Amino acid sequence: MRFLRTSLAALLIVGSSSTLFAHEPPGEVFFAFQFPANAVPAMDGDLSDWNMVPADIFEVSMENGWIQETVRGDAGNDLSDFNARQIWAWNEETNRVYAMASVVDQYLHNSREDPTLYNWDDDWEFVLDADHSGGDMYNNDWTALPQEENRELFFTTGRLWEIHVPPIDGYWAFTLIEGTDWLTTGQELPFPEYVEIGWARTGATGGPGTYAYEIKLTPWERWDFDGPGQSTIVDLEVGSIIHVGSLTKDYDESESYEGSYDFPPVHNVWRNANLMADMELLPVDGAAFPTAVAQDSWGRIKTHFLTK
Ligand SMILES: [Ca+2]
Ligand SMILES: [Ca+2]
Ligand SMILES: [Ca+2]
Ligand SMILES: [Ca+2]
Repeated sequence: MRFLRTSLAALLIVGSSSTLFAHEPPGEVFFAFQFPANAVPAMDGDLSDWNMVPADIFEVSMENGWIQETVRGDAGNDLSDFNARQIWAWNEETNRVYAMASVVDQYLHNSREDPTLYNWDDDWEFVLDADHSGGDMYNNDWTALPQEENRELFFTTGRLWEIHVPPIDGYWAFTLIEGTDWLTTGQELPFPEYVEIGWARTGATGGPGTYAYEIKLTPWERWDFDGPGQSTIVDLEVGSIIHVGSLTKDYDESESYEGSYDFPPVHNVWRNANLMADMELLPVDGAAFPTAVAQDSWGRIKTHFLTK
């Protein structure tokens, strides 16, 4: 797999002037699948619209080692305690990034005392630095600044979404650092053109079950607290490298979380975009979508490397 990733990246980057900045793991490039415009996934919690994505190239999972527990410190990745896989994708016409995550958890914890706040429950966190600028999204020094100044800094160059489901008193969709902003009231997402989130859960709180998450993200160049008019959006293109990451805190039977399963496997990916994964945006696979306009030789490249 390492050979495949490296070779495919080298091939696809030929002729591009992309500059690779700091990222985790060093030297590793991941890939975002491109859905054709007529097949972008519905953000409804039903993950079947992702079945067409080749897992051997695009899946990031506990089982392939790209998601790992990073806080407990015992290198414990007991799949009977927590197991997860995710896929990242995009579409050029909609100019949006899509991601899904699928979780199996032996103890579903959804009982935080204050439902208007994030943390203290099972979650999934998606992080995107779409213009690959890197840098701090959260810095302790900023907390000393007046609010009107720190709002110009916290999570403006990269955004983190934290999802707690099922909703409690209607609260489930949060974004750091303040928990809510013009994109989310915590209970509703008023701008579905910019962000949509779908979810599903099987099982009941206190027992085993599964979570499914889907998110559609806008590739902000700079997100502004004052709203979309003050924010700017990146134009995603084939070959662009974006920064992505995810975290998920697994709360089971104790009051604090019992593990944070993170991609890339470094916990501060939530606050520092330099620690995110480099992910290259691939063209539509013409072989997989014969009715779509064949845009590139991606299918030929894939076949060549998968048959080696
Ligand atoms: Ca779906
Ligand atoms: Ca668990
Ligand atoms: Ca950025
Ligand atoms: Ca749990």
